[in-house]
Amino acid sequence: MIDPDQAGSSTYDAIVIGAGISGMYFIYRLREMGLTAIGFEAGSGVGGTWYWNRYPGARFDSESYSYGYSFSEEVLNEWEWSEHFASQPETLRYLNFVADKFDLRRDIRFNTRVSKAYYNEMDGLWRVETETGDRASARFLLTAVGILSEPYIPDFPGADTFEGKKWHTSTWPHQPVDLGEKRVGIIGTGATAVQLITEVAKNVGDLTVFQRTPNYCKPLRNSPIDKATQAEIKASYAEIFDKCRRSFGGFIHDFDTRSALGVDEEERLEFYERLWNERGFGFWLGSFIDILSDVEANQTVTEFVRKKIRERIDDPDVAKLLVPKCHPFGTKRVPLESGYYEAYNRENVHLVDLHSSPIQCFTETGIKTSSTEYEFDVIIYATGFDAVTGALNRIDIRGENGISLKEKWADGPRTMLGMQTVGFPNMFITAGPHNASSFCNVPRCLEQNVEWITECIGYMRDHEYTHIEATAEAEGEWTDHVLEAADETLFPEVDSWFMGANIPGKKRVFLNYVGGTQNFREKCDVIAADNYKGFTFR
Ligand code: NA7
Repeated sequence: MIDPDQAGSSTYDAIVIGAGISGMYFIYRLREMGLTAIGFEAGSGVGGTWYWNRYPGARFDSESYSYGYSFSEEVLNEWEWSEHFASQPETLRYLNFVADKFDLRRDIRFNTRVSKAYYNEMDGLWRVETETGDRASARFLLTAVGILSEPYIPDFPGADTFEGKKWHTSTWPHQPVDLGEKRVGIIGTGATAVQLITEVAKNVGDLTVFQRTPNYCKPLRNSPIDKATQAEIKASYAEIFDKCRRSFGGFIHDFDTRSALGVDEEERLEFYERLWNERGFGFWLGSFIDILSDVEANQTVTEFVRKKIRERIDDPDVAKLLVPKCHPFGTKRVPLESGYYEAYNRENVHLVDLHSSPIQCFTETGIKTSSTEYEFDVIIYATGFDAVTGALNRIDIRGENGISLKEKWADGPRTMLGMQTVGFPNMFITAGPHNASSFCNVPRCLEQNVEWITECIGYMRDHEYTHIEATAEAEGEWTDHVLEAADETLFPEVDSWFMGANIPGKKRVFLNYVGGTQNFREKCDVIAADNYKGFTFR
């Protein structure tokens, strides 16, 4: 390991990019190991996703008690979640509580966005530069930049001419925003918009939603956690996390091993009805095992949800627009909602179908579609993210011989376990492509990522290795495995951020890992136990 005194004050064992859930945990683990680390964070505080996404209605879709860090008994004992699905302000308070508890901020530089990271073969160190002119070097480059952290704003003609206010949901202003008397336009109807629209509709002058593709939304069924339940949760954290560890998606829900077609209709509908009435994602990730892989099995659940949606909307024409027709249930991220459909029953909420009348341009006063001109005080982009690879590509990352990560991945990512890529020695990626964390109750997988990576660094220290790199063969095998696992499902048939298909010009290829988080963990463990088979050390 590098002696910082010998190599200069800005040289560390590790540089961590990002101070969200994985970045914070990296800082904690590296410090515990006696290593030096510096974190660079673009925001002015910790929290990552929960720091940036301050829009009204932002909250967990994971059960709160399955979402927090599991590594510290003290944190588990001291923190109390107030609701089954905590809101963004509460989650940000939680992450600040963890940062305070372990005094993490002293190793993080805030308001500091990394612009460049390049590997120097001469000394085997990574050098990092920030937009604010900081420089640092380290043996290990640990990226913790998030899955959904690079906002996507479509290039609408005339956007700059609009004289009102406009922003993306992930850069919601830090000061309170009063929309009570305002005419507001929201573009997008993904998981973010579903939460936002429900809240904004309650207190807005007039709201117009521009929808391209409707989604299948499932009721969240949130409620406060009462005292008795709180005590039960605290007493059963070990079981909760064990359940998550053994499940497909890192949730407390897991698939039923029966086929949807293996039971009669009455039993199937009863099962769907029960899951529908339960909290959270059980209806999606606790359903029959084949709803995401077999078209016929999927049709049974798709029809069930369509009926549920229709029932809640007063105007049949609006209902027609809000019921998805073109993709099977569950093949895009399922938004969880708390009154979303009823928002459209309000007189001051209007839905515009962009398929029949696409947006032509922004004007000084609003938005012009092919059929109508709308006037707004505020326009909100709920248009999603350049997911999984976007935040990495924003940084000019260069490995051996100056090879650029963005260029290497132009035809789709190639990785080993989603945590390393050939040509970029000593660089580890959390929440990257091909990593279980991209289709997971995220912190469950991020903890696994951080623990696996730091244990690998510990292994290198014990063996006096200074250089680790995945082999081309292992990278090829893992990449093939990721794509084969996706091909066994219906996901690749649908355009979504899972496929990179939401970004014009982005290679359409599956970015996540849907082989199951429990399988991912097992594969990582087997590789580590086999002296990190698939990696070379020097
Ligand atoms: P999503 O799920 O990518 O949704 C983005 C929404 O924006 C979606 O409805 C898009 O319609 C719409 N969109 C994107 N570009 C355009 C243009 N050019 N015109 C009109 N509408 C557009 O992002 P979210 O932020 O909601 O959710 C991301 C993740 O965050 C989510 O999966 C959770 O994990 C949390 P489209 O469907 O592409 O037709």
